[in-house]
Amino acid sequence: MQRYNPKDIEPKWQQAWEDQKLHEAIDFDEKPKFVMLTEFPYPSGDGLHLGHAREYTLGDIIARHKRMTGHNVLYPMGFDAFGLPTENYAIKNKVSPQSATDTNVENFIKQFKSLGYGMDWNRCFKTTDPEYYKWTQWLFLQFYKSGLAYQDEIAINWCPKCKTGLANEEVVGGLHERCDTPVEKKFLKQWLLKITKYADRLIDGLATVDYPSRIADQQINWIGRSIGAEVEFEVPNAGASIKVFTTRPDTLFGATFLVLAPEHPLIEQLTDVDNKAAVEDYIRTTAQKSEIERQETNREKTGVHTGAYAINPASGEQIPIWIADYVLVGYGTGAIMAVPAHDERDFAFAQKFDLPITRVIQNDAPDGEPTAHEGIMINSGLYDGQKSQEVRNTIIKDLADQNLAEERVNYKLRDWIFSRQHYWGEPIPIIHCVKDGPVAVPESDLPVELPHVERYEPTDNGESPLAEIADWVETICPVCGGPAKRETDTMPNWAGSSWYYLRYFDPRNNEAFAAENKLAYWQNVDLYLGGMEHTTLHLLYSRFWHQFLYDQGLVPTPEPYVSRRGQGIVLAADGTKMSKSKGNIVNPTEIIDQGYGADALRLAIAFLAPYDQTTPWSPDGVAGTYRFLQRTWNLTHEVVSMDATRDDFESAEIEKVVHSAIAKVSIDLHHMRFNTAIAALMELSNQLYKLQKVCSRLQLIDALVVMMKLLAPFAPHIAEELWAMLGKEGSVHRSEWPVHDPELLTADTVTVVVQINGKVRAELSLPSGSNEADVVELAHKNEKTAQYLGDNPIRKTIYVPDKLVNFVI
Ligand code: ANZ
Repeated sequence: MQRYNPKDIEPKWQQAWEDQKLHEAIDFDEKPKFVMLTEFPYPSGDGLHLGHAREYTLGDIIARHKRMTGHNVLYPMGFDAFGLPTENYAIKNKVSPQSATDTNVENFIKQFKSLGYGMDWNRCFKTTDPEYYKWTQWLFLQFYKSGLAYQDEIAINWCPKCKTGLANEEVVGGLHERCDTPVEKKFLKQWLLKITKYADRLIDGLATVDYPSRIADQQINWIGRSIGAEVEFEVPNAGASIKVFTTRPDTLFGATFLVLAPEHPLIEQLTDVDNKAAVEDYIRTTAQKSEIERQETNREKTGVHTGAYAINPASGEQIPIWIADYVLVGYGTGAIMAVPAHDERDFAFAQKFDLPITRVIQNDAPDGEPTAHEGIMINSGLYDGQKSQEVRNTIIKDLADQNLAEERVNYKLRDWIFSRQHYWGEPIPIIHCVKDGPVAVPESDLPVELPHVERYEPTDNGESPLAEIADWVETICPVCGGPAKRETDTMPNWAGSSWYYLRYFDPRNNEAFAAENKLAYWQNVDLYLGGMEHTTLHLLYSRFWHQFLYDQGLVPTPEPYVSRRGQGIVLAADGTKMSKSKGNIVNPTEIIDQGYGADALRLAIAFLAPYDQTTPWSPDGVAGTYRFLQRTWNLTHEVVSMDATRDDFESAEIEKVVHSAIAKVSIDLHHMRFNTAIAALMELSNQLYKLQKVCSRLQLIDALVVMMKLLAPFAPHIAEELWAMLGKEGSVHRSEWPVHDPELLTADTVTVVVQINGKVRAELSLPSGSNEADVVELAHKNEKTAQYLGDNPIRKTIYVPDKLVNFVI
């Protein structure tokens, strides 16, 4: 018998699939479309790593399964090639970013193909292709023409190592997320995109898509919508007034002092001569502190009294005005009313400086501890005895009548800083004319191509290296024909990825970023699999671009991704992060070359753990999945060469075994439970081995034919090889996904009773040992149950395995 040797079969089938155009998506096909998207990689010099392999393997399993369930699947791949990683790689290796990109992309594609991914390579592009970035620039101009791209001179986050400005989203804990260098503040004229205009839409749109709640919550928290009020405090002696932003106007009577950010513009005017030296000293010390230090919550509070007093508009009392660095200048009004009885930071501050603490809400919390909880108002004049939630609104209305307050919604989200002072990015298609100011490059002149240069290292002066190329910079104004200069800043690497999925729908179009009829057919992404770390960067940015395009009538759907899932990280075997410096990186190509092959590797990756769990790599896993494939290979060979006279003996058992495997694998794939689906396939293989003795050859062949279909999405090469060996024509990947016959599961079927408030309302016939989530879902969707449930929210679900579901409403 021929031995299982992946090297003999994998390259052969990869070539055959390409020849048969198996993975090409067909525009306007009658079958329902399914767009499976995985995040496209940076083509770094290190090639594909195991983290990539997890994402793309899982994407490929879903794409292959969807093809077999009758979908016109688009599973595309491209390269996100602009940006710092490629530029740094090129500088280090003394090559141009263009040629580094080409070499790396070639290597990536080879790796992709060796893993057997069924991607549509006809639609592949790099974000650095001029034919692609022409449209990135065109889209930027749509923002510009709508007033959503604008220039401003602002203090931005600057990475001194990478010598570039950064978006807020790129700064994590005060460090540049790419190189962990502490960021500095720098005043620079910048291009910004007005993402804040979409703050509400970006939150509200989440209700219309299927994202895991932790991803949705992370976006909501990042946008940070807070509904509150601005309240005005008079400062009679200075003839001034101070506005504060508060989310808790109900606590106004408890505001016993005000605190200004050290950068607040009114400080000079308010400071008493006696306190001047101390105040100036405090402002100077704060200026030396980094953002990280200032934002640490558990730090000892510091501050200084201005010497001035304001009037609490509710109680009429005089309260002191302090300065402290825990109040940030960039949020709200840069001033707060401090309510030490109900806010922890204010409490710590009041204790340190011996300021009065007045409790205004009575609840379960003991006296002498700050409590933010709701309760009944006390020490609040007319409002005493009312509920704090209710007073929150009424007090603002009452103060608004005297022009002392107004409702206000604030966001943490800031406009997106869109300029980078780097070479390797899309040139921003703007021309600065002495006479006409900034002018859009005419569409017919797009793309503004990145010129080839000798030196592309970033500079220290805050200008991109493009500024040094005089004959590129000097140009004429498209409006007046007079002398003008090109914008020399480039776009951030997040630009090209903000719309790339749309280009896969029509990748070679030269007249539009994508044709309307192709957009109408493919619509949007059905499932987007990617890393959790992109939630408030790429995922948020691309939703913003898409919503804007929708408003412009350029795309047919309001959201880009119908559903999103995040795969977990693969750690090194010892549970630490894989890193080059530790030398613990696992290279997928090496595993294939060691003789395990792509199929065993794909299975090991999917079998590792539930897909969304961060998990250590198990080096023994591939040996295990390889053995499983080898057993399946041997079994098939044995069955095919069996004596045909055996065909008189039969066993009814085999059908049950096969159909329960169909049921299990199908349900597991539906819920992306790849690891348990593989366990079911292993179990099936074991059962068939045992049944060999009691079944006919034909029965075994039929069973193996079904098994190959079930195995095909996971281990596509061996499934294809054995499919042919079993005498089947065509490709297993073009065959139909099997459907289980519930009758055949009868021996193992149990009746689960569905109750509502303890009364029996329906019965379900299900395979025994069904998963709780599936049973509850089925019970909930059941027609009879639905009738009784109506719109009532379910307060509690009681579940007894294989017996009962009881909904309490
Ligand atoms: C009085 C108060 C009483 C507050 C209370 C909270 C609890 P979010 O939800 O993040 O919007 N605040 C306002 N501007 C600030 C600034 N520039 N720097 C630091 N803190 C600031 O938080 C809004 C709350 O944070 C506001 O409501 C204000 O404190 C504080 F029991 O006002 B609050």
